[in-house]
Amino acid sequence: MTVRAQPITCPYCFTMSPRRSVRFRCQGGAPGRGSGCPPEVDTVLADYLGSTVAATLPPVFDADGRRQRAECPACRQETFKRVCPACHNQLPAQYCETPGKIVALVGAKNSGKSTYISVLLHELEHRLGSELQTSLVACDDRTIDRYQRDFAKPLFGEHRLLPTTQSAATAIRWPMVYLLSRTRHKRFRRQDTSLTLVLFDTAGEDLGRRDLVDLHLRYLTAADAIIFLVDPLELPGAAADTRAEARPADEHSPDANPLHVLSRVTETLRSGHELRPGQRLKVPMAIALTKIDVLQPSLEQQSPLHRPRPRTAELDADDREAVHEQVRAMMHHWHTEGLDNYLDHNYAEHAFFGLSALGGIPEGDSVGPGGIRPYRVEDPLLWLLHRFGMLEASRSAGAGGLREAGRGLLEANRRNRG
Ligand SMILES: Nc1nc2c(ncn2[C@@H]2O[C@H](COP(=O)(O)OP(=O)(O)OP(=O)(O)O)[C@@H](O)[C@H]2O)c(=O)[nH]1
Ligand SMILES: [Mg+2]
Ligand SMILES: [Zn+2]
Ligand SMILES: [Zn+2]
Repeated sequence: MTVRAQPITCPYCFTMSPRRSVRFRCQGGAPGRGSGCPPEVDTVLADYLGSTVAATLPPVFDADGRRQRAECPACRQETFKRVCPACHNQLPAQYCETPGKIVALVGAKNSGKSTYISVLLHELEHRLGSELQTSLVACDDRTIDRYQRDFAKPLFGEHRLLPTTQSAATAIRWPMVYLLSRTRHKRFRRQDTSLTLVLFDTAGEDLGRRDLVDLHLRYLTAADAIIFLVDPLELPGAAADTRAEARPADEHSPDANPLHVLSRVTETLRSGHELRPGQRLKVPMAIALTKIDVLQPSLEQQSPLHRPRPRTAELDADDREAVHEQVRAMMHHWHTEGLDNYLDHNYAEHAFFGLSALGGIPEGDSVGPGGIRPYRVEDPLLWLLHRFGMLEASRSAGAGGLREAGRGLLEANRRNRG
């Protein structure tokens, strides 16, 4: 099916619409461009923005949304601005031309979502781009502004930890929209693939708010993949394996409980996809333990979570299995194997990851003295790119031993408990 025949999901309000019903916004008047339609209050956009000031723009009109341009019926000027029929936000041109994949990033409060997004985007832009031959381009100005102001400047510029993400009830949560392109050279052929990546940084506690259920329902239901972040410090059984200085001083709040949040997400997805009991969700689910740095001292020396990901520009299937088994073994060891069963029961496909965005324990409000040393942050994305057909998988000789190590650990845990 060509892109134009597929419905389009708005990356701002997550409403799905047929492409032909995408609308256009008049370019308006400007020096050298003649007199276009004057700005007026767009009540649909004002509703989304919660303000009429930013929503005072030239009018929106109907035309064939499968095309890249249309003529304004009122002023006869040509316009390239396409807007979502439901919320009237402008749809980035690249977003309309390439198949989009919405990756939903969720997790309980304080699980490390904002830090993870910042570091992942930074890595994609700097280190991973050259290895994977990908390029990452922000699709709209808001994404560029937000990345710079809210993520890159404090974290990479000033080495300060990020503030708690504000609830969507008090601030609009702009999703970050990126175009990820990949060029592959196969013998004498050059092959370009691209996808748009929509990342929506939720405030952990919002997932439990009744007034915001609608937005999250649309967001989660529209997702082509989910990355669910779990803070191991919030798993009761894991406490003994974590570095004491990393443990939270205050009481665990219910908003921070990963198992509660996972069940809320799952229930939301099940109702959004109208699943019957016994049916499993088809959306690939990546479950990643964040802050793995706090656990590394307790892991055996040969654990795959002490090794860097093999940099082969492909998905290393042996390494992938080794990490999955390692995390699964840890869950069993912590008596959270119920989580694995729950995932098996509800998702057709899930995979475990272990990563650290910062690479070390922060000190006060700052990144630790070693600086930001990302560890395996790209792993979930590589798995998803492989699932989306954008990245090959290979078996690395020698990593078989790693897989055995993971299994060995699992066996040892079974024996210990049995
Ligand atoms: N040790 C360690 N701590 C981390 C890491 N990433 C984040 N943290 C800690 O976790 C805290 C929360 O991280 P955030 O990224 O703000 O978490 P969040 O999920 O966005 O939180 P909310 O916006 O409040 O829902 C940070 O302030 C750090 O103290 C990591 O890689 N290692
Ligand atoms: Mg946050
Ligand atoms: Zn006009
Ligand atoms: Zn919309």
